[in-house]
Amino acid sequence: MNARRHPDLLDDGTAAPVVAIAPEVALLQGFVATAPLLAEIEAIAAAAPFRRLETPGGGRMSVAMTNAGRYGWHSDRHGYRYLECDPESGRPWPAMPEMFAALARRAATRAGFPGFAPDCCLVNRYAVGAQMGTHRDFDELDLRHPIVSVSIGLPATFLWYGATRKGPPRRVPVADGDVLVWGGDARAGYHGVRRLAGRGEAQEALRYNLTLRRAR
Ligand code: MD6
Ligand code: FE
Repeated sequence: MNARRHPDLLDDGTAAPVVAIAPEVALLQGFVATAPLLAEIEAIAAAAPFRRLETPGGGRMSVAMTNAGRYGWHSDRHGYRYLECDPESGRPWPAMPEMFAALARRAATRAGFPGFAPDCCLVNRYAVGAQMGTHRDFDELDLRHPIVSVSIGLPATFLWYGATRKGPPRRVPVADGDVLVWGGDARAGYHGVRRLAGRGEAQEALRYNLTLRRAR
């Protein structure tokens, strides 16, 4: 049976293959059925629409973002930070769907990080041509908590650089339903996402990524 083509048969993820990308970086292939996650993303975006944020340097990100949970990640000319309210509306971010929190806990446990309780879900939306430059996730209070990252929709290539941004990265294909987990000494590793390939004629030619963190 091809797990990748039948993620619904693996909905508890127990049969999903675990691929070691680097020490304390695990790829859980076909770990989750994504249709219910997409429905939750639509509800989040109805309350807090996707937007392309400004960077401190004055540019604009190609990836569109929104958030759910107690904290939301934000960027503008003043820098990167977590906010309790959506600056577009002044209202709190939409609540973290229970399904997201449960998925994050289950994936983190599978990867060797039990007890993970995220308080932020950053939702990234990539149209064809969008990319995520090399960075590390460093704005959280306690880097002992892992990060759980869920890929939905179009496949992409995740780039893992590790402790320094020098040298060629490890290229990691990530497909719909794959979950990447990292923590421990890898938590501050450099990474990015290659420019999304594809022919962007259809509205569904998108990749979403849920990045579940503990911000505070
Ligand atoms: C993405 N992900 O996959 C972007 N960061 O669209 C990230 O930047 C990321 O996947 C920290 C941990 C996991 C991630
Ligand atoms: Fe990141």
